[in-house]
Amino acid sequence: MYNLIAGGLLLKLFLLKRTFATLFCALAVVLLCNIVLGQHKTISPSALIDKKATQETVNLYRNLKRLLDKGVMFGHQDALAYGVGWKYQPGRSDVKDVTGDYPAVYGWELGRLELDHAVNLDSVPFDKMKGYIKTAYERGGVITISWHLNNPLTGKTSWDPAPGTVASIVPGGSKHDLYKTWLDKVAVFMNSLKGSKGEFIPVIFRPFHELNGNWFWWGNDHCTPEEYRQLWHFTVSYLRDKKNLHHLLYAFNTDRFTSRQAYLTKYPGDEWVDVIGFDIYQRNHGAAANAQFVKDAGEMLATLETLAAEKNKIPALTEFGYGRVPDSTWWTGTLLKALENHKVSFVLGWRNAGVKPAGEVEFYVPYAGHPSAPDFIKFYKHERMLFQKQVTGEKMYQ
Ligand code: BMA
Repeated sequence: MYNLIAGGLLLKLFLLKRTFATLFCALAVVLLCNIVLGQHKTISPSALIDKKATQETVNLYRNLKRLLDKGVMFGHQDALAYGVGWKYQPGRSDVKDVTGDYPAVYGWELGRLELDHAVNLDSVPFDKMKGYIKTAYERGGVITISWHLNNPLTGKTSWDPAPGTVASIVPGGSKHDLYKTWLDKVAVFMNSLKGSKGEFIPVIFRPFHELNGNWFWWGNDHCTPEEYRQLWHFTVSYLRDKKNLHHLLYAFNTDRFTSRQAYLTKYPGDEWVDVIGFDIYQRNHGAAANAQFVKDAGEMLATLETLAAEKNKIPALTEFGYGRVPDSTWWTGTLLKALENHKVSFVLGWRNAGVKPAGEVEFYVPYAGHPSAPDFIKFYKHERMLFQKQVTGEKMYQ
């Protein structure tokens, strides 16, 4: 009898344990599924390199990722400041003159801020720039900022590739303290960018771009991979951890490159970069040159896309252009073909400087009346291309 009762109890216990084990397993499966599936919906702040990023910055990052499935945002450098034949006319933009809509991404440039100048190296007053950035943010646009900073060793421009410049500004270098004062000024500028509720305006910051070319002092032959990485790491740490800027996403971008290995030669590391990109310009003319551009850009975009997926980064064509667009169907006939089959967050057309002080004419996006304007309208209407009106609806900061 005792044995029978004990046996029955044991059996009950066994069954109970089994039920718990089954319940536990089911719970684990549900939790796991939530985590895996949830990753598509929510990006945890830890995906950004700044663990203290502001809510708007985290939201921007998440939405940039989400939009990769929808299309490519079109951007334009200095879009609101000037165009071909005009300067500082409120509300104007060459892209808008042609399409009736603004670009979705707005590029700005800080060169000469480090020297306390009131205007940047392209004569854009920093005060006006702040206003344009706020306007673009309020209508839901995305802001990216480059920095053609002077050479801190020689006092000349970015295009003075004096040997040892990078080495001179990393910790321990003779110009390190000077470089810190320059970063302090960048921090003041970034901190001045606020929306109407007092929130910081998120910025995709892309310093030390085109690093594999030889024209800038931080370029290919002018520093070692180690020095470039040191510069990058110091810059990010200083702005993020010392100056407490938490509204920046950091973009690493090369010029044209030939392979995955080449792209990564000076890559600062996954912990130091949010956006990966490259700059590309078409310089030759004719059908063969167009085909070459489609091939080159397509190959580089494919590599970038793979890297971005592996590294959980945002891929972007951080600058592009075909100077003066001397082909009336370049937009749909060439650029669109290069972009068509790739996931790329945005493409930034370089500035429409118009007639420059030395008489040279520079522009990369059509203005009203330009021969490629009708084709640009077709490009604008393509379902994969996203401009301001569409992106406003995407609520990038929410
Ligand atoms: C270059 C040209 C220059 C300009 C520089 C920095 O590509 O557009 O005129 O000063 O970018 O914006």
